[in-house]
Amino acid sequence: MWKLKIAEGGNPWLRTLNKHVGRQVWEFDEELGLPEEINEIEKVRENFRNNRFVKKHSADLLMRMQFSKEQPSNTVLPQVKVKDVEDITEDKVKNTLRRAIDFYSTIQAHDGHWPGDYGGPMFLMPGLIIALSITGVLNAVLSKEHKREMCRYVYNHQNIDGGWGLHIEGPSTMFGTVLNYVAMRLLGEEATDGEGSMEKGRKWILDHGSATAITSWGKMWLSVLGVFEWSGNNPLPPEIWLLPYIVPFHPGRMWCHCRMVYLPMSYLYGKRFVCPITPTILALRKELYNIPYHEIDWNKARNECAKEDLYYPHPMVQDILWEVLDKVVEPILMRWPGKKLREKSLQTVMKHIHYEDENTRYICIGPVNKVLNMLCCWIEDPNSEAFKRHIPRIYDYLWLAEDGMKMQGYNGSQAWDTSFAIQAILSTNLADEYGTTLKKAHTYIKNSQVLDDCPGNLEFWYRHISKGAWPFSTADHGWPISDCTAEGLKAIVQLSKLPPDLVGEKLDAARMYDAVNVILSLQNSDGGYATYELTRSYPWMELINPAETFGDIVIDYPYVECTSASIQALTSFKKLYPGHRKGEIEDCISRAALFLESIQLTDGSWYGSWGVCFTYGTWFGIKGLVASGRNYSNCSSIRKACDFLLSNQLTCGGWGESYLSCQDKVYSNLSGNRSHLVNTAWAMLALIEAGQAKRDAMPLHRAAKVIINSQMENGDYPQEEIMGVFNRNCMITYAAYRNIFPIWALGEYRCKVLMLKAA
Ligand code: LAN
Repeated sequence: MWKLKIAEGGNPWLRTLNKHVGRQVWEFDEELGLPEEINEIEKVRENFRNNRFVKKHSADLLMRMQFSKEQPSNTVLPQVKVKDVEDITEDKVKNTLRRAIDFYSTIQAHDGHWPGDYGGPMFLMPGLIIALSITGVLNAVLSKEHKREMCRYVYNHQNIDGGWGLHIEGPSTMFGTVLNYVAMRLLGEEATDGEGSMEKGRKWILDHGSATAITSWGKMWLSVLGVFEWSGNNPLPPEIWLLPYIVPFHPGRMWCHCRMVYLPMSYLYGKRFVCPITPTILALRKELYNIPYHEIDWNKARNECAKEDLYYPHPMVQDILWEVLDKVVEPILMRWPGKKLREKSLQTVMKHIHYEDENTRYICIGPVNKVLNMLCCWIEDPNSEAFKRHIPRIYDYLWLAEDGMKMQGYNGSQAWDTSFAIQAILSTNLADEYGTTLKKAHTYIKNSQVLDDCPGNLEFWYRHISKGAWPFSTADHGWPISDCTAEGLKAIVQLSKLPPDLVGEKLDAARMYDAVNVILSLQNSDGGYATYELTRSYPWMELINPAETFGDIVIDYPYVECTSASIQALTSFKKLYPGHRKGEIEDCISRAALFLESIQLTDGSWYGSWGVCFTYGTWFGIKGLVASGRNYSNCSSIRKACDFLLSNQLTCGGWGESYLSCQDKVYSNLSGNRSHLVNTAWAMLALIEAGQAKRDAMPLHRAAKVIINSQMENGDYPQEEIMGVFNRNCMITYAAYRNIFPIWALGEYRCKVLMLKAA
């Protein structure tokens, strides 16, 4: 049976700053598991498979089953249902909250964080499989159980039309279909698998223009594997790293994710690396195209892209740029003396790859550069220590659920979820009953703060300070993020006001000051906040975004979420330490609040970029403004935002926003106007924050009814549609949201709506 292990190392090549706190690894142990446990797992797998076209999102049941068994809840209070809004009483709400937190406490890990599924994108695992095949370690790294679970996952997420999407809920794309098809073949599936799935996948590819129409990232993967020619790729010259920083398109000015992904890609391109050709590769060359491989017009393929994949079409200037680079610049750099420069830039690129690897303890900033960096280290030297250190960190990205094994979008969402969970539990005013849970969570947050800046001259490595920041996942990952720092600090400040014997010792003031320092340092001149770094270049840089499937990736833009969270953190810190950097903090808050107002849309909403979408953004918008001192009566922005939310409440009392909102930038309901717990909770939280209870509490009662009645027998909440997003177009799972946000919304409802009614 599979078992999730927490905070364990166990490999001599691993390094850690804090005893692997937060590390999540699934391991298979055939000794484990009673027959009835194994049976139960088979049942949930089968259930997923049977409903896979209706419910595309798995419910993270394997982890939940394991943990509920390891630490069963001692109280199971009776389930609560309300028929009508008049039925909602203080007792019933309290009871629902206790049931919810009791359950949620059973799935907390011993190191204090809440493990969970962070899957969703469908283009990540194929990259890993390709890199492992090329480097010859596929069988050493992945056991047959791993491979079985990976194949299960890929089969489970094949669409009815035979293709695979960009993410689990999306329609089929060439990028998703070709990569997953290739991954399955490398995992050992035959082109004719007997069930017809592979044939259907292949038919989808050939019917939609064949693999020449895959997106640029797909072209790159296929090229290293030897099933696509490098001449069919647009240039990614590594020489860009040698340009002076003053150039607006210098990689050091790009969004760190973009910079870190194109870094190893430019190495592979600059080298035109192709792995040794095997019989499977020769077979794939036949399977993926409509015409013989040697007859393909690669120059034409460079700019092809299937319409199903096209979210951000190349602007004309980009195509001209690629043409010049391809026809004029590349030929020079590939021959002496231009080749000298190429060699030098490849060395520079490798230096930056090693710096990133070392300073994330080989986790890397994300799943894409993790795998690419690993491949580059192997190409540089297959026996290198760097390559060996990469291997055990692969498991940090793999997650198992009833739909199979997937590669996650990060090495987890540990710190982020834990900061939210703390705030959710504290909102209920039941802290004295949940001291153990809070104390553990507090420990996790304290243990995962980043304590140092990266080594060396930060400017040289294009890095911002990190000391005092919180990461999204673990301290070993270590990249600092503005809103993760802000949410971490908010949780820390709130806990510091509670008795230490209940929630543990408070964090040293000096370490809170460090966090404040990070937040202050990340404010842009326009008052807004981007994600990891300051905004270092101009929005027109998006013109050179070559990734057809992703929008807004080239620079780190300011976002409503990051700006609002920073305001909230500074406001709550200021109440605790009013004297510390008073002027700077006040100035920062007021500039950030003005920025929030400036990006509000005319209908009163805010467009959220990292959650779906207007409910998420508007929650942050309102919360930020309220924290800055504005309220419903003195601020028309808040009034408008409330009107916006109320106008989208469904007749059932909830809200349900589709991921299509993110792509289309227009509010879209879920199909069938179904409501979604997480959207409902966000909208409720926003309205409560804006003082809706005093004006007309009825919309809040109706929303509360939805949340109360959706609670399941065991205190858990059902997993509904996918709620996370990145780069406008790709969705990502936040498995903990279905627990955190109902608790938070009902908690606020209990203390700020019902109490008011009682008084
Ligand atoms: C994340 C995860 C965390 C997320 C929040 C902190 C929630 C957000 O408020 C700010 C943006 C951030 C840090 C974020 C950015 C984009 C990420 C890193 C991801 C969604 C996780 C995966 C995604 C990354 C870009 C995926 C790899 C794909 C590429 C296009 C490079």
